[in-house]
Amino acid sequence: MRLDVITIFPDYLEPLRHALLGKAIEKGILEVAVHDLRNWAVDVHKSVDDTPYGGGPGMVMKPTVWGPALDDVAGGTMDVTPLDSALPHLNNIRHDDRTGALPHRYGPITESEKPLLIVPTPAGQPFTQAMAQAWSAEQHIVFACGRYEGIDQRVIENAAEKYRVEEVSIGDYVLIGGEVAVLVIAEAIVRLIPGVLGNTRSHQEDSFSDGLLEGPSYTKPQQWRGLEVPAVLLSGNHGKIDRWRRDQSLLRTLQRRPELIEQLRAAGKLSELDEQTLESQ
Ligand code: 6GU
Repeated sequence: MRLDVITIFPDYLEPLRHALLGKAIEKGILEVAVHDLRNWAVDVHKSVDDTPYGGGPGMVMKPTVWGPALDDVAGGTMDVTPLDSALPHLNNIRHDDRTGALPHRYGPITESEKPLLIVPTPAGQPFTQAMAQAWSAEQHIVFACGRYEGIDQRVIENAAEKYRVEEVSIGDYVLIGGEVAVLVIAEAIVRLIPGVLGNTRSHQEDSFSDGLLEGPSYTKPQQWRGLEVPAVLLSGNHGKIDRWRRDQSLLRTLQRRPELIEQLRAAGKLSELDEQTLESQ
């Protein structure tokens, strides 16, 4: 997968190269490039925003800067710089070199290979695990980070004619800009790419994958500060352990996210045993 990020704060995206995502880069599973939006500013002050039509507070990001930036990064009219690696000695080695495939430009080739353009905004659709799952199969994702009061809407309208555009929010609160949201969304997507996480079971059992929150986990020692690990987990009875874990998930979800229980019930995904556990509360 290739990820491109356009932002006025490129340093803010540095964590993309660290930890889990850095490992994916080293393995050749992921390529990341971060682009400074000001590279596409044309005036001497490198301005990227202007006052809103209709009045009001704040500034709106200029279509005359965003348009060319997206043409280059998402439309593939820009020469793609050597791919960044988390490991200095791997710099300039692309995974397609290592596998012997012919080097090729990343970007749209056919209609079905149009990049996915993700625009983080508090006014977007809520980002979900299901979106992360679907987008983990994408070849090329471009993130457009807006700041201030957002990007001139015509940029989104115009991009929608050329790419698949998704305006998404990471929650019901307001951030200063989309950068942190990109870190969140990118991490949620990349960890689901096969080969990125060591253990694929660990995402089949994630919170939300079955519509429930994950229950509590325990490790050694068996006793710690006077607190015991629940006895059932030491029983060796895997049928009982699975039922206990399901019950813990159900009860935690009922308490913290009751609307998720309602959704499962409406979808017919709660068994008689599940309902008994929920009624016990
Ligand atoms: Cl995606 N962007 C910004 N600026 N604020 C947010 C958000 C995104 N999601 C929640 N708040």
